[in-house]
Amino acid sequence: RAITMAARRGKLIVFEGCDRSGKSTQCAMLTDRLRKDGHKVEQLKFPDRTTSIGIMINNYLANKEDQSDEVIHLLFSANRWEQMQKMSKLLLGGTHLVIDRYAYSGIAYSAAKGMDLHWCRQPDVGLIKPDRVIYMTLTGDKASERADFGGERYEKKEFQAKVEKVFEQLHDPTYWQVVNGDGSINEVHEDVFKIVSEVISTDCGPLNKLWT
Ligand code: T5A
Ligand code: NA
Repeated sequence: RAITMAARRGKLIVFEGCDRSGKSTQCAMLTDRLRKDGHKVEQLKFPDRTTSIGIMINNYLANKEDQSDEVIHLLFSANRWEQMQKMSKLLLGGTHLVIDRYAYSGIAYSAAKGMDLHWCRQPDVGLIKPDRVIYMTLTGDKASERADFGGERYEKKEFQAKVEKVFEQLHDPTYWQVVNGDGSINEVHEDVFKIVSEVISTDCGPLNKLWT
């Protein structure tokens, strides 16, 4: 039994959704809870603003630097690819990964500008496929009422509505689950935890590749 447990890989859990929907808050709470329950778990976020590509992305988001739509799209994707080796090692070693945004954000924010959806998908084809995407929604004006909304490049109400439309197109019911982020932080956490507990106790087979 000890051997089968050790051989079982970690699960890749991704949080997606529009700005301010509560993704970072929920990623942190979930990671803490899993760790307290004795699981090996690491938290990652995209964009990872600490790498040299991430610094370029940060300057773009803070409106300090301009990039063409194509270039920033490819930088966001490259910022994910640069973590793939580390991620696959951790997962195969039995560590669960909780990730704040992934390729779906990459596509949604670029396509919301009017870029071709098919083109936008291509650079992320072959990334490690999540075992579950938790898609966080907020109703009405809740997002813009939350702290710090409006500080960065994409934080405009009309634009966020377009982003949401693309997320709806990307929604794949075979591995996505919607969580309503309107409730209190603890209520939302309980919904998230229920979903993740089920994923963690399931054998998801070998790692898969996204959109292949
Ligand atoms: N982007 C990203 C792309 O264009 N392409 C890509 O490939 C990727 C990966 C930065 C931007 O980059 C774009 C998308 C973004 O526009 P980011 O660094 O993830 O992405 O953005 P952040 O600003 O860090 O995070 P978000 O704006 O997305 O916010 P979160 O993480 O959804 O929300 P969170 O948890 O920080 O909460 C926001 C506020 O609400 C409160 C929190 O305390 C906080 O103050 N809050 C709640 N209040 C009431 N009730 C609840 N249930 C609450 N939950 C949280
Ligand atoms: Na965040």
